[in-house]
Amino acid sequence: MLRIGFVFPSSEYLFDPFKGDPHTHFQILTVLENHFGNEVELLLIDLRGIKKDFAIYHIPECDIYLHSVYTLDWEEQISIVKNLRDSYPKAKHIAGGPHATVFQKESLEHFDSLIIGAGEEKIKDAIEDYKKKSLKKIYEEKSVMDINKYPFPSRKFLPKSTTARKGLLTLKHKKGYDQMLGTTVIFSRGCPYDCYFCAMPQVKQYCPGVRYRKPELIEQEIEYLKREYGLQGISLLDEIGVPPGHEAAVKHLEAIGRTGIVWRGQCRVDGITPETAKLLKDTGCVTMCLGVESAWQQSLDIINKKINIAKAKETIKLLEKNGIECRVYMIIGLPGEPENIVDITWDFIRETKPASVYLSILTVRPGTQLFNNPTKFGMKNINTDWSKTMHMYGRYKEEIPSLTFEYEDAAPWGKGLKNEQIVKNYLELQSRLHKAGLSHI
Ligand code: B12
Repeated sequence: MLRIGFVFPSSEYLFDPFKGDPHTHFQILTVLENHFGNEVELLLIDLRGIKKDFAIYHIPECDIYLHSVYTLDWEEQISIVKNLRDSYPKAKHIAGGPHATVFQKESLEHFDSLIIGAGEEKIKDAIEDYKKKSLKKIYEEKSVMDINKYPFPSRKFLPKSTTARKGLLTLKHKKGYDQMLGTTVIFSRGCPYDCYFCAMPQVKQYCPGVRYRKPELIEQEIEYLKREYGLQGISLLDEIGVPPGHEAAVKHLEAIGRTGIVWRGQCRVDGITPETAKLLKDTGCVTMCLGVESAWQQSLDIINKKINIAKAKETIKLLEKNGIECRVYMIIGLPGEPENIVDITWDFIRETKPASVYLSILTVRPGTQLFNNPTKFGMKNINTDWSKTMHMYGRYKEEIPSLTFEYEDAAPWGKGLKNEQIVKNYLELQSRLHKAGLSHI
């Protein structure tokens, strides 16, 4: 029997690697199980929390290893491949994911084969070719796949304890939610926007637009999670948690609502109307996270966010008015920021009163417009040591973040801020958030 292992890396840079779930892995393994049945043995090799040096002892021998390559995991993933080649030289390594899509040539120096674009059909082709000893270097999915053609991803590849866990639904103003058993889910693919700091646009040329699972499939998946795992809550990882367009939004939200589950999600600030805010509440939504990014309009315009500050303020207030806790995602260090960005941001937060603020410092990742055209954004000296592009303020008390780029003194919008100033701004805001009890939960 053919043994296929999908490896999930240690994610040791994350504060809690078990906050998320390996959705790509569940999806691909479920597709393979449905297609190949008893012909294959399928493993999800979960290395989360395991020290990199000892990872090799946790990986059983397989005929084929699968890897979904993320930029921050790149070094670890290629080192795993190297070690596995020493131990099991006959095994083949097939990779997909954002980093492999952007750096195809470099990836092929380490992996035998790449899946570019949606993987559901191409992985079946690759396994068939492997059986015929004719594995190709690249499998590229050019057509837009229909996510409703496939069954919902099965969780049976990991122990129950990793799926059903506490702490995902915690609320600031209401007790008891931290004790609810929850998991993360994803009901959509893609994003129709083109924000210049986001890695998706280059990847999504293979899967344009945003597509959602049908309401009845969403309902089935939630019922399965409740039945098999005793789940009381879910955290939606979809980037646009509320489908654009009123009719689609209503059908989607009502399907979630029919299951009686408690949930949290994330959305753009222009994705919520007074009607949808009410519907969110009625269908069990307790927290909505909004990608506000900046309180400075010029920065939002430069990064092509296509939202305005007035709308951001309106949506935060609307959610809180409907009894939905609002978490705001913001970034410090964006192009176009003025010297007094700390006060501007603080005024925004004080006026809108979100339940919490998740503040990041800007990182430049491959596949983004910032990375491809730094001069257009007044940027220089972009560091491609990807291991430096992870900041998790609060992970270590004494962590002082650093930036992996610099702004030109004379940037297109005026004076570019110095790195020391940006870090100082970031730390000052984090300190104010902390004192005001607004740091993320
Ligand atoms: C859900 C999600 C997560 C989940 C699950 C991730 C996972 N590995 O399964 C969690 C919460 C764990 C997560 C964590 C992180 N994420 Co994330 N995440 C996403 C998100 C929103 C959806 C990905 C997803 O699961 N989609 C559903 C699955 C089924 O589809 P898919 O992943 O696109 O995979 C399909 C194809 O791409 C292909 N495919 C991909 N890989 C492979 C591999 C093989 C072998 C095959 C056959 C096919 C294949 O087949 C799949 C089916 O069609 C994306 C943005 C997006 N919209 O894609 C960001 C995204 C992938 N994440 C990103 C980042 C940066 C992170 C973190 C580093 C965040 C952080 N700072 O903490 C961590 C990394 C942790 C880790 N080690 O994985 C970046 C990646 C950028 C990059 N260059 O690497 C993205 C693109 C967001 C962004 N806009 O910048 N993430």
